Amino acid sequence: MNDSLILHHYDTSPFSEKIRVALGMKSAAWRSVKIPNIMPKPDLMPLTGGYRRTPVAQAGADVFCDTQVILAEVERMTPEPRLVGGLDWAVNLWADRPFFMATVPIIFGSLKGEIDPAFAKDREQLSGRPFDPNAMRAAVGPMKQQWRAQAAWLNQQLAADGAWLAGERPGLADAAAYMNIWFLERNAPQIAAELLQGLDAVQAWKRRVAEIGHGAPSELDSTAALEIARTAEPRGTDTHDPADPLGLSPGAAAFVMADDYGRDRVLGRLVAANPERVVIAREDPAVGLVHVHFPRAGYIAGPA
Ligand SMILES: N[C@@H](CCC(=O)N[C@@H](CS)C(=O)NCC(=O)O)C(=O)O
Repeated sequence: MNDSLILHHYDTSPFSEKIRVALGMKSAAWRSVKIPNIMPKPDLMPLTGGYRRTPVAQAGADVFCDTQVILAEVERMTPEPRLVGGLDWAVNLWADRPFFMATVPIIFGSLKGEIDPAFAKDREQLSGRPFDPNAMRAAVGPMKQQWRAQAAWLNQQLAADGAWLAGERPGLADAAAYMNIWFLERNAPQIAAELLQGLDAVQAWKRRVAEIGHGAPSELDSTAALEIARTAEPRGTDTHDPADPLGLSPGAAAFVMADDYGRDRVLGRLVAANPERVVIAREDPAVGLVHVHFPRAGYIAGPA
């Protein structure tokens, strides 16, 4: 139990739902730390060194930023049942980017009433663009077309080939695609119903995914999570690939940042870079030495 994964998340976060569902597929026990949905996040920053997106996962003094590397870690910690095969990582990136980028404007463009100004200001800082309700309203129509086209891909596969998107068991592709349907349904149920009309295989599948549940979470206080990091040593088991195009050796000063939004630079010393992840070491008085893991696809790393 003490080495179970700690997930820093909040209930309404779709990327967190992807991880919660993946943990459900593993029937995993995990620890749940609730974090704010806007900055400041004072008990998260000591762990990540500035990465602010949701969710973040933690195992002792190892910190995992972005669902891509969190999922790789979930698969490593609990290998059975296997969730990842074939082109699942590519499907995951599609669900995170084009499918998610169609979902978000539909939701925010169709919300009735005032959006909390603090939330709007935070999302401006996150995206680097004005949070413009008029522009979002104008995007709803075109984005609905994009959304339904992509949902129909899921329907085609499910109608042709069975219960799950990739193989005979639920896996990463299901969790990744589902997050967008879950997010739209929670926030714009009428639009979700309209856009899923006639996509019967998706309708049945999303109920099957929901039934999987979230595994066995237990609540953990954010200060207890910091203490767990402080009293643990980073595991240091990730291998460095000398052929990595980053071209830095372990020990070199490095930065890592997302290439889309939430582009805060995290600084540290390179521990390992390989096709799956880049790991940097950093220190903070609240947690001591931690290793912070990021995916490669969708992230930029370089010399600091
Ligand atoms: N590529 C990231 C995207 C994560 C993301 O966009 N998360 C949203 C919430 S679901 C976020 O960070 N929102 C701002 C916040 O929570 O502060 C991942 O896969 O983890």
